[in-house]
Amino acid sequence: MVKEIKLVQNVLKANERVSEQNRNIFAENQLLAINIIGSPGAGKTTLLERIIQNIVERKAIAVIEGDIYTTRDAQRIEACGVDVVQINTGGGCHLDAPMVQEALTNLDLDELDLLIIENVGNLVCPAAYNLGEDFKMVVMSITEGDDKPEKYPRIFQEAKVLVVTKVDLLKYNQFDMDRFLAEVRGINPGIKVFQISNLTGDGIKELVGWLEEQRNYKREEQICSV
Ligand SMILES: Nc1nc2c(ncn2[C@@H]2O[C@H](COP(=O)(O)OP(=O)(O)OP(=O)(O)O)[C@@H](O)[C@H]2O)c(=O)[nH]1
Ligand SMILES: [Mg+2]
Repeated sequence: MVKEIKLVQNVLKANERVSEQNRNIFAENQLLAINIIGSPGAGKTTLLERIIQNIVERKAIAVIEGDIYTTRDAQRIEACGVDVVQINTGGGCHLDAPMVQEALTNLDLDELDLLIIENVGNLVCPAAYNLGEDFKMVVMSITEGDDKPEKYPRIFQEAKVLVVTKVDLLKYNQFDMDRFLAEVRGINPGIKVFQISNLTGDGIKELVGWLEEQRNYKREEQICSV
């Protein structure tokens, strides 16, 4: 039993080391890196499509797609006209830092200033593995239920921003937004929240505006630290 615990700690420590290397690579290249985490079907890829369609400087964006199997999400992103690398974990339930480091060798980092990583669909395990990202974005759809934050607190604790998707379906669901947001803020009072619909486009412009701001902060931060 004790051995098992040690092993898990070693794996996480090794991941932490590589995630620091990734962080340095992102800093050297003035690249804002975002790690998107959410359950299967929460709307992560659809959200990415909407972000890419609405962002001003589309050329400097790349996406890393994490999935257990298939290149379906990567094909969707490629159709939006940005560079994309697919990682298939072959059964693994999360991305880790070495996988991301390997994927980076397929991208022209000099040309980029925004890297968005869609993690494997899973609200639990990806939260434990830093990839070197600037911040985590948790994506949760209202159809998953308003009781989820306290059941899966870690990702709500770790994330800088929460995107609540499928708000167009609120009228068909018993989802209490006030209860949900109160629970989220009980776990992470500072978390930034966007309520959006990928279907109608509601809330997308506000989210994209905020992302552009984060991108600019990162550029300025790097310029000031030179
Ligand atoms: N009504 C509605 N449907 C949505 C919205 N966002 C996504 N969907 C639908 O939800 C389904 C799953 O969306 P995806 O974007 O593939 O979900 P995902 O989180 O990327 O899924 P995985 O990559 O498998 O984890 C698709 O049928 C989308 O069209 C939304 O805001 N409103
Ligand atoms: Mg997806």
